Amino acid sequence: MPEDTHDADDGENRPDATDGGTADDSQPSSESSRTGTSGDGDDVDENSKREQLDTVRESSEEEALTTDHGVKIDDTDNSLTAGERGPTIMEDFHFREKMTQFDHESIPERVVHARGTGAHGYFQPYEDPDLGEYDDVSELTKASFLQDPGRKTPVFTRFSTVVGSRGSADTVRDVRGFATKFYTEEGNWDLVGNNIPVFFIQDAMEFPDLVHAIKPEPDDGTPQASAAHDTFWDFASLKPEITHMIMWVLSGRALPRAYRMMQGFGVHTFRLVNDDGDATFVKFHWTPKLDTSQLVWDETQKIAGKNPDFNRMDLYDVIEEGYEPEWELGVQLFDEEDAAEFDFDVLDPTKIVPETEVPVRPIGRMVLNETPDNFFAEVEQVAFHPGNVVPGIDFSNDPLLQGRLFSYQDTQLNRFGSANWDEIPINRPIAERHNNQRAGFMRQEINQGKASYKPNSIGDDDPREVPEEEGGYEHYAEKISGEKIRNRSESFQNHFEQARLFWNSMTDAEEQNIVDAAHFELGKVDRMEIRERMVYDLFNNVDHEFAKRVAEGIGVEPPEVPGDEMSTHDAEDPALSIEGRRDADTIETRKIAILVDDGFDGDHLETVRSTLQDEGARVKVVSKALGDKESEAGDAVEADKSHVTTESVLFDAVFVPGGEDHVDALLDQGDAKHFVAEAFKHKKPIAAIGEGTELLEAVELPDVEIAANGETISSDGVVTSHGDDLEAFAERFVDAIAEHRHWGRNPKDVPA
Ligand code: HDE
Repeated sequence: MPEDTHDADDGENRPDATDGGTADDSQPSSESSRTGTSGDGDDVDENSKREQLDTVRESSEEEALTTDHGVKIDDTDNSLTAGERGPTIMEDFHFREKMTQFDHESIPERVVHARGTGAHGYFQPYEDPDLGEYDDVSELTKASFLQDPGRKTPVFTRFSTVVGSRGSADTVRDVRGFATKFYTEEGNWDLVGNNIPVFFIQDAMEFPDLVHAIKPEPDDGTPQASAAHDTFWDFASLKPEITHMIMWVLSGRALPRAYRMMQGFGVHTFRLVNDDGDATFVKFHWTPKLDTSQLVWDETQKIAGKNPDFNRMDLYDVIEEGYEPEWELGVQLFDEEDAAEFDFDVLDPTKIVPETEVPVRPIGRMVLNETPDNFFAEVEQVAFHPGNVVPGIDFSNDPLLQGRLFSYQDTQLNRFGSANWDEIPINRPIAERHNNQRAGFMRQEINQGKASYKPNSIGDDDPREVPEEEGGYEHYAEKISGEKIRNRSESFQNHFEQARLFWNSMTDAEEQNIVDAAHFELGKVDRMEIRERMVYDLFNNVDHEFAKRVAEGIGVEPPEVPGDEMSTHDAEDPALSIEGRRDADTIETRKIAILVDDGFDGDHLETVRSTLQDEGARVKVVSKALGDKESEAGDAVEADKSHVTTESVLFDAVFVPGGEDHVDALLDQGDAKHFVAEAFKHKKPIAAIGEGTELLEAVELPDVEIAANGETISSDGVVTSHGDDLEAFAERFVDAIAEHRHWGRNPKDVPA
């Protein structure tokens, strides 16, 4: 596998995206990348957005430097001064313009979700969707972009953390935003979701309090990007409805391995509406093709220092290397009668509709295949709004969703300082726009005609309203009656049952991760009464044993009896567990390190490397220094990384080939031993063959069986061999990698 030109580990300078840092033949191909055609060569609708963006793309290659007004500039380094050592002259228009532009070149960061990254791609309905009782999506919705399998609708997706500022680390414990703008021919639809299917609060009115509590504390401005402090847990401990979301946030869901390895959820109940005006409730789900996968806590903290851009660079690099991250869009569908039967309220955003009750029906796929050219113009300036819907998609009365419909428009006014944020290229729909709003800061369009009001006779009453039958948006005619009240519905009160469902659905290792996370998060809370409330008032109502296990680690007296509201519910839903829902048997895009020094066995290296690459993995040779390393047979292999520039936390697995001199050298290198030990601690697959196994023995991996003569064995994700069948050994390693992490290892019993 040839070198990839940029690498997700080290933040090194990367070449321009156009100068060769793109796909090569040995990678899964990205035929559609930048060509605007699909993999099968058809012309596709995704072109429309790309073509629109092309009209504003600028390259400065081999162009004269000019002012913003097009005047060519002969010197951009020296100010105009009065004499060689004299003062700067105001007349220097180039200086004034350059400096003013610079002074104003940032916009307010998002008040939440400030840290993020994004990519372009397309959405395509499935050719042959398995829609059960619905043969055709048109029964459900009139949204035309969901109907025609031949149509690819362009999308731009932005992933984000929530709490941290724009420059904070990627791998913090946090919810991840998963927001997609569908540029449909009937207008933009923004599915502005998260990677966790529930939310902290039930009413938008509480959002400013939640965010004030979780953001850095107002007096000292710390901590950055973290929930582990008193104000957040104070708020949480006084809000029992937060319990379900807290369970998710303490789990591996809040530590995604990659954006392209996490689920996405619309969270709220929405409505699909068909041509007859009939509505069906819907929950939206994104499911990644590569499985949902998580990092482990210790690893996330180290990555935050080694490469704070870990998730951002991962997305950029894999797409540049030719991989096309893909998600399936699925829907859970239910009607008013089904909703009335559930023992929770479908309008309550702290509740899921369990997949055991309503399965997820796949309806299409999203492929991300193009990186942005300009981070500011595309990722920073993209502006989402859950209120952007198209005919066939409508809202429910979820009070959190209803409040969001106000907040997003409002926040864009703050970020852009103008109501014309929707005219910026990345936000602009491909659907035609005509209305009488023609002014405001930074207006781009030049509308023609005298009449900018309605009704008018001067302009022939254009632009015209469009009746529903011709595509005009008509809100679902829901019957509503009620008194004007400030109240929380009784049906929103069941706060612990689904938190318990989540807990019940975890594997033993996932439970332990949640307990460990609670020890960290609450261990950082100074005030005892907050820790006690979390244990007694929240966790003890979820599960008594869980509450006791948390209490033991944070100096709280373990509760003696289960909480009053303790549910007897012991239902499980395997879809809630990352391990429980794993089914993609692939190692595609996983990063594997091969530790090498002079004298390595070339056959070992080449066979394992090519097997991994054939399976789609990204392999790097790591040594004590950059430069060529020589095999036993005298062949050279170039080290991609040195121990100075990389670490085991930036890889998914590690392989140590045989070769006497090479292993003797590794045995003398603390960095090499640390690499293996840390990979083991973080539950990663490890493989060694021949003399390579001596490095594993030197590290004393606990409870691991190492192969004897002639054997090839796999022990808790550690594959070792003293046999002759190199291919079989490599395949065993592939199997171990496909399992992601090996959770059977005792978390406390680690060599590093
Ligand atoms: Fe957001 N949220 N949110 N949110 N949200 C924003 O809009 C808000 C909520 C989500 O990549 C802001 O443009 C309120 C739920 C994502 O640009 C702001 C409430 C869900 C993003 C805002 C919520 C989300 C945002 C900040 C409670 C999952 C990033 C900047 C009623 C379904 C989008 C911006 C991007 C961003 C308000 C709750 C997802 C202030 C008031 C629930 C993915 O408008």
